Amino acid sequence: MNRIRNIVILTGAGVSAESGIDTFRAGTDGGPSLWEQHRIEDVATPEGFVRDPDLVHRFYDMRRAAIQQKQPNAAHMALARLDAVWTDNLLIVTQNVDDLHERAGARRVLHMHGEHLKAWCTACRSRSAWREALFGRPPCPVCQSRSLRPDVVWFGEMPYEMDRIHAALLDADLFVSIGTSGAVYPAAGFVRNARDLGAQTLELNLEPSQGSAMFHETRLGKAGDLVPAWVAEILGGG
Ligand code: BV8
Repeated sequence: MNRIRNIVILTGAGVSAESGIDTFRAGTDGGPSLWEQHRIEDVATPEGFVRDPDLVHRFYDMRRAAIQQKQPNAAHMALARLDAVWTDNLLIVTQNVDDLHERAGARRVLHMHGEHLKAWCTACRSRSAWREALFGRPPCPVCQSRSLRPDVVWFGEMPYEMDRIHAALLDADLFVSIGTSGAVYPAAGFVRNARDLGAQTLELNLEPSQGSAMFHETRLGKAGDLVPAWVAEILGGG
């Protein structure tokens, strides 16, 4: 196998589960999952926001407040270590809207589904760093209008920076998927794109995902165990 140079890493809710953040399909420590507590149509679509903005703001205000109490885990730390020392191309494409990759020290991170800690003004289109609630319709820091929404990609909306993601997949020698069920597109299609472009493909997940058959190799277990071991291996220590 020729030397691995360019790496694309896709992460999902499973990489933040050990930090105590609910995943979408299974709550932390057996509690109800996000999608069991709320209907996608109501809280994660532009139509739902028009229908009941209060419900949507409460949903994201709750999650925005929750992630600020959580800490990065061993998987986030290991990926930040790899990012710091890997001299060739590396891109962490995350579906997660939390900031735990960055708080662990990772820099080459792309949030394809947006970020909790940003607000998007639908009047002046500006984006602002945001830690507080939006329920009270606070004014936009740029245009003062009261039309801020969570800066997340809802179902039916185009994910962010798709061209940058495709450019990275084009160059990738290795595509690694961590903690994702492979249920949501276009993210769930990246393994096929990477494989068709000749990359090695590796999955690190608690259970087989919907796309497991597409991967050259699947390792089952907790990200907090699998990711540090894989990083040690790729840095030649393993
Ligand atoms: C779009 C932000 C047009 C908001 C999110 C093709 C076929 C079918 C449907 C579609 C299709 N193309 C488009 C669609 C429609 C739709 C879609 O995919 N629907 C699904 C439900 C069928 N997609 C869209 O609408 C997308 N937009 O398509 O625009 C377009 C067209 C062409 C090209 C481009 C675009 C937009 C989708 C984005 C929606 N926003 N999030 C918010 O967070 O509230 S999606 C959200 O749900 C997450 O970001 C993530 O993407 C997804 C949840 O998935 P996971 O992260 O994988 O989490 P999950 O709980 O499912 O799984 C966790 C996994 O971790 C499990 O496997 C578990 O075993 C594992 N795990 C758990 N603990 C651990 C662990 N692993 C390791 N260690 C542990 N400790």
